[in-house]
Amino acid sequence: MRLRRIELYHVAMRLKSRFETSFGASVDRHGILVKASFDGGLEGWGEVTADEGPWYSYETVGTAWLALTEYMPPILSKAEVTEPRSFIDLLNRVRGHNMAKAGIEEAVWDAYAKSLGKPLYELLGGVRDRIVSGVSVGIQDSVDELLKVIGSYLEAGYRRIKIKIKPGWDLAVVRRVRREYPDVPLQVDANAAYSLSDAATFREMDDLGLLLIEQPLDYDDLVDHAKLQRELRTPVCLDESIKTPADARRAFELGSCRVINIKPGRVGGVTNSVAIHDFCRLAGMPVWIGGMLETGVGRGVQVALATLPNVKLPNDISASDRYYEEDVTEPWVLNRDGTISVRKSPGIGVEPIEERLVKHVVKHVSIEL
Ligand code: OSB
Ligand code: MG
Repeated sequence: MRLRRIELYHVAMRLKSRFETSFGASVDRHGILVKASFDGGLEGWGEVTADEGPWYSYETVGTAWLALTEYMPPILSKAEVTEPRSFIDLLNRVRGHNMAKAGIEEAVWDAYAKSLGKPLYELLGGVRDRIVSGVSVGIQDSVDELLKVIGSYLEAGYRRIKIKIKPGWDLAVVRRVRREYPDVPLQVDANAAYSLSDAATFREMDDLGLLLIEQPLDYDDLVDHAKLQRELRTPVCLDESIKTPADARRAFELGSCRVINIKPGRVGGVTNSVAIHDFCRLAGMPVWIGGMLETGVGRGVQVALATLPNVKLPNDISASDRYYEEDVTEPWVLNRDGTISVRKSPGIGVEPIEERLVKHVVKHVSIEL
């Protein structure tokens, strides 16, 4: 397979409801959809999950656009892809910029799977054909509002609730939710809003029967997380701190966490996600697949990864209608048992529908390689 052209679509998708975390609130989800075209008409799609500003990570739509238009084309020029597993090695001449890399790497995996006529999850060695769907609930204006929102997601069938926390919206809020829903699988995500001096808050959360506490401390820290994890029975789960397979190994060796949230965008795509999954499997550390409010394209990659055997916890992979009035692909839907079914068609199983895509495109470029 010889790579001939990449096309970038900067999209802005209006979210059904404002999504607020400790680092800010989003009304529109920005991102870049990447289309890779090969000799013979073969095409694949991927998604860059960078947002408009450098709040979750340093990458933005702007930095990814620059990396993908200026620095990657010379590297990719007429690249011969025989096996997508080694494609990331080519891209790694660029340091960092994992979300930009993931966009093109996912597109290569999608095209490769299509060339074999196989669904991506099958190529990766997936062991299930439906994945457990959880929902990540943003910070709300009041606890009553939060309880109402959670109630409606449970009604819809979601099997696990994640509550975003920040200083001032934490212990009391989680206690209220726990009192209202004593048996619901529940976890919290701080998006790096605390420091070790807040350890007492987490010691108190230790009694609330949470599945895990996600990224409580600084976004690239491993050492303080290890200190906190030693004080808690509840597993610490790292998100922002794990950007590479090497980070996963370091976190395991230091005891920084007992669970890892794998986001394909954050770690540079499919191959690195599988590498982290495989390392954690050998280390005896469960993983789950996280999300960045992806469109149907990125969600196709998440679903495929969530079929891997060491994905032992519910995922931040919700149905299309949790995020958007209309997705850019055929929608991913929630089954009545709170799962999402894989698609058995080749590749990631979906692709943008032209009439839908054009409604959300802010900027488009086509680069001949
Ligand atoms: O920290 O997991 C996070 C969304 C944007 C940025 C960071 C995070 C999130 C989520 C949403 O929690 C998960 C989803 O896609 O449903
Ligand atoms: Mg997170």
